[in-house]
Amino acid sequence: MSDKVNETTLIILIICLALLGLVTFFMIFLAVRYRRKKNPDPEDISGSLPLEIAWTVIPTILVFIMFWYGWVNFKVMRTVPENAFNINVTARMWSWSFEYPDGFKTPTLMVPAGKPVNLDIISEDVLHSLFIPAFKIKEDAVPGMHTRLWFTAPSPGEYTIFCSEYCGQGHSSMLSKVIAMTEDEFAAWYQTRKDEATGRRAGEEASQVLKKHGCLDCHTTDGSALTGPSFKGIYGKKIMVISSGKERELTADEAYLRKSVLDPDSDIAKGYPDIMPSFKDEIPENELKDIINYIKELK
Ligand SMILES: [Cu+2]
Repeated sequence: MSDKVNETTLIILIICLALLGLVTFFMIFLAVRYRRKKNPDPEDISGSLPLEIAWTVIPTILVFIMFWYGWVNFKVMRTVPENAFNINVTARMWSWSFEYPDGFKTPTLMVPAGKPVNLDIISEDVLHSLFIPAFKIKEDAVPGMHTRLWFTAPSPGEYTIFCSEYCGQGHSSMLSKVIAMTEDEFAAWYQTRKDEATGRRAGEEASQVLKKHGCLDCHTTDGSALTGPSFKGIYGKKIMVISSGKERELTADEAYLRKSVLDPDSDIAKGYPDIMPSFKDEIPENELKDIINYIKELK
């Protein structure tokens, strides 16, 4: 697909450069040729039909050439192949989540190389935009609307995903990756990841789990406040929260930590914005336990 984008861009660029050259050439040529020294008296020039036809018809043809390439290749980009592998994408402040046909989710986009992949994109909060520069494709994530994007990863490898719509404080950390595998590798991964859903990946630290789900974009582990309160020292502390508009005090015990992840709207830490999305369908139970144990240790 990126070759289609390249082709269109190149043709438009060539036409624009040719026009720029032509206009600049005549500008300089005519300025020199009809300079005042040689032509002290201005001359009255009446219209020229052949010239007028030429400068109407030629630009029209050029514009239609640009339109034609844009149209044909845009159609390719908007027409999802029937055999495309479907993945649902959720954008939120400030992370991406990719859901496969059987409901399994990952924070990085795993795809088979050489096979078309269709992304069905939604946003949980504000405008985001899924941008994969390597494939030259981009599509907005709009709350309340499904948008789509398809691509074929040309070869196995890693490709960066950006959010290209300014979406608040953590915008710049809304990074992810496309991990393209060979079809066999992908099929094997698709089989085994079921185990990953129920058991933490071997050797994965709780801090990596936090990073994976984007927690550390808003919370620190060193006591400093970001968009949300720091994890450090919060366990067991008496804190002020806003519960359905009313201020109250509670102890940040295990139940509170758990609720803050699964249902963050119910008790909002005082002084912080009410913007955290629920991670109910995002963080599996075993990982949640690890996260809570990890926070308990952060004294
Ligand atoms: Cu964003």
